[in-house]
Amino acid sequence: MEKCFVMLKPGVLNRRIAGEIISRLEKKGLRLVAMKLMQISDELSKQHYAEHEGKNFFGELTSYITSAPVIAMVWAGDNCVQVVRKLVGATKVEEAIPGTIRGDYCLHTPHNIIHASDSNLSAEREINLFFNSIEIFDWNDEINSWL
Ligand code: FUP
Repeated sequence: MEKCFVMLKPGVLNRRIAGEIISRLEKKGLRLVAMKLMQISDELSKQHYAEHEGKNFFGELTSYITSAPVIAMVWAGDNCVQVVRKLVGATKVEEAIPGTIRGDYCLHTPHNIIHASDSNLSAEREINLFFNSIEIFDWNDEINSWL
């Protein structure tokens, strides 16, 4: 079963909307297999967004995600990466369709409230950056047969 790394960025705790966002992923039927509240270090922020190093928004992006605690999660399910990306919506907030998380909760692209892996390869890399294998709980239940 596919896994996807998801991070609720700073601001989510301030706005008291963590439950709403997590609920959207749960209601889709995805399985939450890892979750922690954490403060990202400068080093981890640069590793996580390494592909954007040198771009004009890199500094703002890394200082934003290190500015307050984030909620890091791993979700699992069939085609999990694609399904989560659809729920998250487009990167640019003006292109994010209402009904998607970014379409409903963000007004500024550099401060969009959620990150989700964009491929299975990134998911594997990001999950390994943020979690040890003992922090991931691959539980299963009968609900899979209904979804
Ligand atoms: P995504 O995978 O949708 O998060 O998109 P990217 O990896 O391209 O972008 C990572 C983060 O950089 C986004 F969440 C917001 C920020 N960003 C900008 O601020 N400006 C841009 O033009 C593109 C991305």
